[in-house]
Amino acid sequence: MKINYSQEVQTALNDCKPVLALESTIIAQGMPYPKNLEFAHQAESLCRNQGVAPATVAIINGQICVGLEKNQIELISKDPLVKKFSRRELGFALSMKLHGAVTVSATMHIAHNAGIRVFATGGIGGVHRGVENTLDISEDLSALGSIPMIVVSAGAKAILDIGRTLEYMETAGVTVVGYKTNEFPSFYSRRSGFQGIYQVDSAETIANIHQENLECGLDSALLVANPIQEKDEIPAQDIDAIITSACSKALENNISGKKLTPYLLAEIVRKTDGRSLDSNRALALNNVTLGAEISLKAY
Ligand code: PSU
Ligand code: MN
Repeated sequence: MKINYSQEVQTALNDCKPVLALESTIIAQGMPYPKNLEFAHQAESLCRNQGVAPATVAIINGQICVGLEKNQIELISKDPLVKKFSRRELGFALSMKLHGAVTVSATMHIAHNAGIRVFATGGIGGVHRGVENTLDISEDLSALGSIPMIVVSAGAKAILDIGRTLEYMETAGVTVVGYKTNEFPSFYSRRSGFQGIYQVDSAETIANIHQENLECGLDSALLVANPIQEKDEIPAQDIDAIITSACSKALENNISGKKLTPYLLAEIVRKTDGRSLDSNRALALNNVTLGAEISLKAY
């Protein structure tokens, strides 16, 4: 795989210094401009303040980029030509020389090839509500089952079927731990009702579990479920009805496939007057902070 590294990431990798991978779909398709650009800069600064090199992953002119320069982050934030690509679409994006933001599955694939061990995102994709009719299961889950990295996420998006997402991760062999909780969080909310995941209380423990997984020869990911902070959360009872109506509206309008997740997120932002966007940003930054802390222990 040919990768273009930013100077900062190249130097960190050469010097065996910590690097944290960041995805770009959350920027291009997950949040509107200019809040997305502001978020991307904040995420990178948080890494640097902790002594970690931020490696935002994207495709620019058909070239895989690990670590973006300022003008490249701007392009990802506002150019309407930037498409959303998952892992299975990498070859297509490269051969057609496209611009692309990459999802969790594609970011994991690229970052792992680059030798990066830790990746922070907002929320992973998963099994969609209504899967019995659509079979809509994000490629993120098969990537989590087949790429051995540490992925920090605020649980699974509340727009998903969380119970089935957890079951799928068991089948795929994904190790799931909760950061300071034994309840799987649901993105905008700290709770989901699904208890019983292992609780871990430090970045060091997380790094150790991953190391032991590697030594045992596992090739699946360690998913760290990091709940949104209380001050930023939208309690499940406030957001549930909004999510349910966004899902019905998507069904009515025949929105499916890769358009579904961005559609639902935008619809929820609209219905909450932007409150969900603030929560989304806060939880993603909270994951970057923990991800950076883990990178300092696991490189
Ligand atoms: N988390 C967010 N916003 C997003 C996503 C995650 O806060 O936009 C993106 C991630 O890139 C994830 C993708 O990989 O949604 C999943 O899309 P799909 O359901 O089409 O697989
Ligand atoms: Mn899908």
